[in-house]
Amino acid sequence: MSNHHPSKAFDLSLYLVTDAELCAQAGLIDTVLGAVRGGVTMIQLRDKTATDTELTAQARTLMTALQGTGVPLIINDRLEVALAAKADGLHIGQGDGDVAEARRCLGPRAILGLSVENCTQLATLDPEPLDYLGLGPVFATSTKQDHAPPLGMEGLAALATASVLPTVAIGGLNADHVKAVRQAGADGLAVISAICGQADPQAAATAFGQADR
Ligand code: 3NM
Repeated sequence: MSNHHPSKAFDLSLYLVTDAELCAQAGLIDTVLGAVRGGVTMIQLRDKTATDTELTAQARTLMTALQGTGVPLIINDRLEVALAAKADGLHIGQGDGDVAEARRCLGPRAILGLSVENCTQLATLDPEPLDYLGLGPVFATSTKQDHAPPLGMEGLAALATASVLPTVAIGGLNADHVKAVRQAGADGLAVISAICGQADPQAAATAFGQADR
């Protein structure tokens, strides 16, 4: 079961998750557009403290900015924001909400992702409403507070190979990890600090593509 919705195209290779603080200096839009020029294939708008109204405004601006790039915009956690901004998809964490309910609200064409931190979560989830899984954290990271225990590359490999859905690895990853993550069986890398807050987000993103060769 590689894809429930064959018409839905998305590429998990290099998945940028945004962080309001780390993007503040260069600006959210400039950071995202630089990263897209550098080869990022997916964007997730993530801000745990913004209001729904603030996040919806940012999402609308990003949807417009990303038009024509082919890079989808995924909203972290806020179903109402994803709906209001007509974003391309939603990513939810463990305990963030009901996957089946999210799918019902978003419709079949939206991209729907879920975070998975361990084998038990993987074994008990229903893949049917989902398009992909985020697996992490691979390494300890200061970017997310109170994250689950790190999986390491071996833990990542165990989850990635057991998953019936495409997977993207997250947590403490940079361009040096591209090969190992691929070898572990994940379809891509999701990053915050390796791109957001870097002096040149485009160059930072480009480094991942070069590491792939
Ligand atoms: N989710 P960085 S780890 C947003 O394990 C997020 O689900 C994680 O940031 C998870 O690339 C994480 O700077 C932070 O380590 C990723």
